Amino acid sequence: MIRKLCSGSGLGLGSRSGGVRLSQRFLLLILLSALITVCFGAIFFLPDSVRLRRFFLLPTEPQRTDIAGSGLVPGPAAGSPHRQTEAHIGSVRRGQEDRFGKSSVTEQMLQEVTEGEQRLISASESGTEVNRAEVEASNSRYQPPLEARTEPVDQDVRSHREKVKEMMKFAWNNYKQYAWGTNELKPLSKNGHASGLFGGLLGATIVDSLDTLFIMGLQEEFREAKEWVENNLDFNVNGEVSVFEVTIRFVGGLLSAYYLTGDELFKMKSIELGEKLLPAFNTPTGIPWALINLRSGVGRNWGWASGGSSILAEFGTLHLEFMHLSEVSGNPKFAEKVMTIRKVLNRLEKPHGLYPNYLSPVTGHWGQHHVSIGGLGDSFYEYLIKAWLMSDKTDEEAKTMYYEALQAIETNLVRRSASGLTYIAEWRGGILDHKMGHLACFSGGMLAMGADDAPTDQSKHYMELAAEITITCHESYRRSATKLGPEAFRFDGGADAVATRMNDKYYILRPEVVETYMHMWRFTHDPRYREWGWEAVQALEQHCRVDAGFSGIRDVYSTLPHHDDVQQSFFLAETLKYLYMLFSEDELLSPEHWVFNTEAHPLPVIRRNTQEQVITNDQ
Ligand code: DMJ
Repeated sequence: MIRKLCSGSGLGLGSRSGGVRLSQRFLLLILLSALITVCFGAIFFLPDSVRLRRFFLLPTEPQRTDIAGSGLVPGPAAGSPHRQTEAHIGSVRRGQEDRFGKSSVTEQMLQEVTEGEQRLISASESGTEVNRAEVEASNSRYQPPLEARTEPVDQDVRSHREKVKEMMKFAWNNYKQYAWGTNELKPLSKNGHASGLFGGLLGATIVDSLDTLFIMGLQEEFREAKEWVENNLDFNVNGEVSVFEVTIRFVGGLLSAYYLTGDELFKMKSIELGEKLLPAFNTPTGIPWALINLRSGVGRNWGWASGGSSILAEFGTLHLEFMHLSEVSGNPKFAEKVMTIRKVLNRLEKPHGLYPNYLSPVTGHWGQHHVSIGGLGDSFYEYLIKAWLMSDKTDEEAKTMYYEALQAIETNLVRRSASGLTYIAEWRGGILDHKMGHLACFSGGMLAMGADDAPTDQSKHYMELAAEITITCHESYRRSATKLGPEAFRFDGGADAVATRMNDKYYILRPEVVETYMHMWRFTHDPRYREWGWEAVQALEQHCRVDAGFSGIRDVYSTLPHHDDVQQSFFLAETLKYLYMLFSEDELLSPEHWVFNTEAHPLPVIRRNTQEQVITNDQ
């Protein structure tokens, strides 16, 4: 533009120069030089001069701005290519701040961002194409915020956190010594435990523990785990796996490890496994089978499930992981699968607004009308509110479904015991079963998490309900001899938050109660939640710690040792991670930036403009 303007004036001057006097010529010359000065001034001295300089002096080669997979926010597609580069650079920084919080951007991380940016600028200025891989590699070296590893200020809290870390080391070392490469440790038999959930898949404890090790700063242990994943984690197995369990533990564990470390190995592995799970969705409705043979791709449902149904808590708990699989792979097919599930559920008529736990993947009709916020239903509700949060509060459909479901649950299932304890009963075709499972205790944390965005005037109410549920779950622990809670506790026949049947009395190192303590602590800073968490640590130490690891117990009402001889992988993935977080500063994996999958694997919030990118790919 400037050249055109200047040369245009020059031509005009030349054509008329013969007919003008010397003084006029002189005047024109002065005018011309003034114009040139203004032109150059515009280029070099105006505030936006860098952009202008690029615009005029650089070739307009298109640049790829998305950095999907690095977990950072891609730059906007609109505008000139160089504007995209600018936007990208800005978004690298914003993404970095978004992921870890402004205050947590350390000098070292900033240095790394700057190196990445610098490379983009030089590539742009030299007119060469940006080496995307190189930039990604630079971006992916980000570490979680160092604040996450700073010691809590309070001495007691610090020592509690240290204790939890020591428990993790103990659980890990024993697994390593006696059960390395198998799914779980049998801490009394001192060998490996083969769970039926994973078919021939191996290493559940290793994959489930990756992020906990990393977060706790157990670097050597993390390195061993990573090495095993690299050399031994094999998905080409001829065995039937639970689609749900493999998704939440393996896919979730790998995705978290990727997002925390930026290590491509974990990303590739998660995508590879995601691909292997896809045949499970080949049903007439798109509601996946519960089980899939990873080699043959043949799926089926559990024999015990009503009318060949799939289970709500299983097919309804894939959303977060599959959305992230699309995010890291850039391939929308994973997201499409879970959006189909959403569509089917949305279309269905719900009895009293409730979601039964059984749904046929063939007919698309509900099976038995059993409704529960505990086993078989639990994490479906959890994933609705988390889908809303993980989508940067854009998934309005999930939000609506969550609050509508919650309202139906409150009306039909939430009750108060004679002594005033609030509980969430189960519903069998309209008849209430006045029991609450340990699994249902996650709901205290879920209610707190969803309170902020609740429809009109409900926020305070949901926080109160969350606190009441937490008290009830704590009571189920407090009323036992071991101070650990039973698998299910009742509120009928004179029972009040205690198990009355022998096969409800066991505790298998489950996390839900301490998970809720952790969330409640973070939302309220009421010290009792840390106190209750510490009670749980002491009880675990006293009743579950054995020579070679931690074991579940068969009767929480008896202090005589009766161990079940299994160190569940979720003890390392969830129970110990949530306890560690309970005694950490709030900055560690803050809810503003991270959402936990149902196995406590942190996944980052997908920022709005990143989602646009995925939608673009979809079209
Ligand atoms: C975990 O695998 C997950 O939390 C799941 O949602 C429910 N069961 C266990 C822990 O109890």
